[in-house]
Amino acid sequence: MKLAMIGFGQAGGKIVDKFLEYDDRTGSGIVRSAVAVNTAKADLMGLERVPQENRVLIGQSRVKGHGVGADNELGAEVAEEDIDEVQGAIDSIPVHEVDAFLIIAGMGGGTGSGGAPVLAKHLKRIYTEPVYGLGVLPGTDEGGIYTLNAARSFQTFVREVDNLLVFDNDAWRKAGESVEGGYAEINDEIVKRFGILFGAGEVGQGDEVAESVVDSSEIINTLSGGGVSTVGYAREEVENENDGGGLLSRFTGDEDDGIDTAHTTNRITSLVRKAALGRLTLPCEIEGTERALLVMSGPPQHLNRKGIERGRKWLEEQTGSMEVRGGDYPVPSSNYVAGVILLSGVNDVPRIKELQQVAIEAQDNIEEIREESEDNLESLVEDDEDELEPLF
Ligand SMILES: Nc1nc2c(ncn2[C@@H]2O[C@H](COP(=O)(O)OP(=O)(O)OP(=O)(O)O)[C@@H](O)[C@H]2O)c(=O)[nH]1
Ligand SMILES: [Mg+2]
Repeated sequence: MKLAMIGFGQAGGKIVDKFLEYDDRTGSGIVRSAVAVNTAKADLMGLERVPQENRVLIGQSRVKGHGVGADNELGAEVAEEDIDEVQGAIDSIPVHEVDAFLIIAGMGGGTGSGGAPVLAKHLKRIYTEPVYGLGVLPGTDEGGIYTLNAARSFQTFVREVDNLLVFDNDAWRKAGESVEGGYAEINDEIVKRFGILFGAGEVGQGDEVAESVVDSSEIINTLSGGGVSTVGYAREEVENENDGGGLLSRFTGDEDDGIDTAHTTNRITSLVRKAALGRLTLPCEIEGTERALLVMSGPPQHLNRKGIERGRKWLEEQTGSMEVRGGDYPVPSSNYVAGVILLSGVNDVPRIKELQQVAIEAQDNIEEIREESEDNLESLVEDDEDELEPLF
């Protein structure tokens, strides 16, 4: 499917840049337009592929191009004040050619965390296309302010978008890795998973016709209804005689006789299990998921309807959902069969509960300190206990 991607803040911009690279490399064509918004000039200049005219610096009068320093209330204010400048870049997007907006942001900082929900609210008011969020949660080692930012922004962002796809940095951090090196690998992981998912709905005319190709409307229907989504992925290397094998393909001709159907089916069902039970972008219990979509990608001769049907049924049993869709994403030149599973409307997410709890405590501490220093009894009385304030 075709997306208008808007990266908000540093993480958001870098990930949009990566999606552009992925598109170039794979020819999948999912990024119809790319915009990057930031309060930090240096971050915008550091991007490689987002077109210059689509890089929007906001909050210049307030922070002089130096970022908001993890203050997400300031990030939200600045986004509201300068929303016309962001809209100016979005005006150049041929919106009738996109299936949806995707706003990408790290939720722990200030600019993306504060601004992304503001932009989501704005876009929803103006356009009829769905507005999705891709929110990146901070690592638990990043500290209290990042957790508090993420928890508050999460609450607001999930309310403002049509669906919030989540990637948890904490679940993907590797021990002993430098943060920067770690991000490069993590960003590859993000782009690979979401790239296959969104690329699935982009199989055009002239492409290899599969048995049951996933359409962008199936992605949209799986995401509709809102809530939080997570994505699973697993792949296996296969022999692909389409891939530069001129001699071999001459011998095997057009027939699929060389490929054992039972083996193909079993490979697909085992990849479905691995994808669903392995590490998700946001780890959670898959039981109780409201809707799901299974995408099997790879050379068409290694995909079959029976395998996908079995995988789909297994997912229905595991999630308890009556709304599990499935289909092919044929990639004739690939040397892998890969399964991508979108779980939409997940309910049992320990990390989110933990995030909210830590944030409530942090908020209480911050309030306590503030109140003590102000010595203001009145505000103490008015205080709402144990509730996390949304960003707006
Ligand atoms: N996956 C991933 N996460 C990142 C990356 N860079 C930063 N993050 C995460 O995103 C959070 C927010 O960081 P930034 O995106 O730099 O923050 P910002 O939105 O620019 O906001 P300010 O710098 O405070 O103005 C961090 O706490 C990290 O958890 C990245 O390249 N990849
Ligand atoms: Mg920044």
